[in-house]
Amino acid sequence: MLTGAGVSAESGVPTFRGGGRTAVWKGMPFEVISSAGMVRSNLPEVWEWFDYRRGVLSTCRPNPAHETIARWQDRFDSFTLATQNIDGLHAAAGSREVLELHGNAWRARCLKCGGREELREKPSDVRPPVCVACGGQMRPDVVLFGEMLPERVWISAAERAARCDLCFVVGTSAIVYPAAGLPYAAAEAGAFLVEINPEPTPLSEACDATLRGAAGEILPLLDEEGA
Ligand code: BV8
Ligand code: ZN
Repeated sequence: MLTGAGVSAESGVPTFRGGGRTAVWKGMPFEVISSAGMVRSNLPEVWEWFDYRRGVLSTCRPNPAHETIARWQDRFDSFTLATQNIDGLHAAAGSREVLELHGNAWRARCLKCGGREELREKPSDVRPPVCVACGGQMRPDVVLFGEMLPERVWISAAERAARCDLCFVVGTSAIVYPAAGLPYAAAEAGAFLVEINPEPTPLSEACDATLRGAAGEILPLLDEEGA
């Protein structure tokens, strides 16, 4: 299963490309503020943006889509969840070993030594935060535009896509690569491809089934069907 921002929409997490409009922060499209270049040119601004987003996330709880997905990990002989989301809501719903392709907004990473720290346990008054191990500056531990995905996470996701026989793609606009390539890899390996999304996406035509609607409504319905 590959998920995107749409799976958290019903929890109150804003999507990035909702209603055909791209999210903007202080006049900057999020592909500019959430970019590798911005970490180099204005790290404090990047922190302000992520502090704001974590403030929104702190009020959000998992919805029936996250809960159904968490149940499915024990329902199949083998089940892999890869998400583009950085909100931690899959884990909060009980999903284990989530492949977080784009990192996690609740973690910081040291620019100097690569050490990671939980932001929930770190004072929020120092920006950028200072690494406890080496004193270096820290950045949000998320994958920004123009950055590579975490290697081991990506390799696991690509390997599992290549030997998957049923692939659900839920709540993603399927335009951000390389994550958007995973369903095509699964299809190439012979997987049955199911998309759950209220809107069509560039992936829709390649799907064997498209279920048009909200993830928080459709996933629990599928759960009942198969019960
Ligand atoms: C890389 C974390 C190599 C940070 C994010 C031109 C062509 C092809 C590729 C590129 C190109 N130019 C640049 C690229 C590469 C670029 C890319 O793909 N760009 C796209 C936009 C063209 N990719 C990268 O840069 C990646 N790295 O390629 O590395 C490299 C390295 C160095 C130099 C060169 C190359 C890294 C990408 C990671 C970006 N990080 N997030 C942050 O959050 O600030 S991206 C961001 O988009 C999100 O975080 C999310 O992870 C990702 C995908 O978004 P979606 O989850 O799909 O969300 P979206 O809002 O788009 O859609 C929501 C969907 O939900 C909609 O379809 C909607 O209908 C649906 N929905 C709504 N409500 C519901 C619902 N569905 C179900 N139920 C509902 N209730
Ligand atoms: Zn450090």
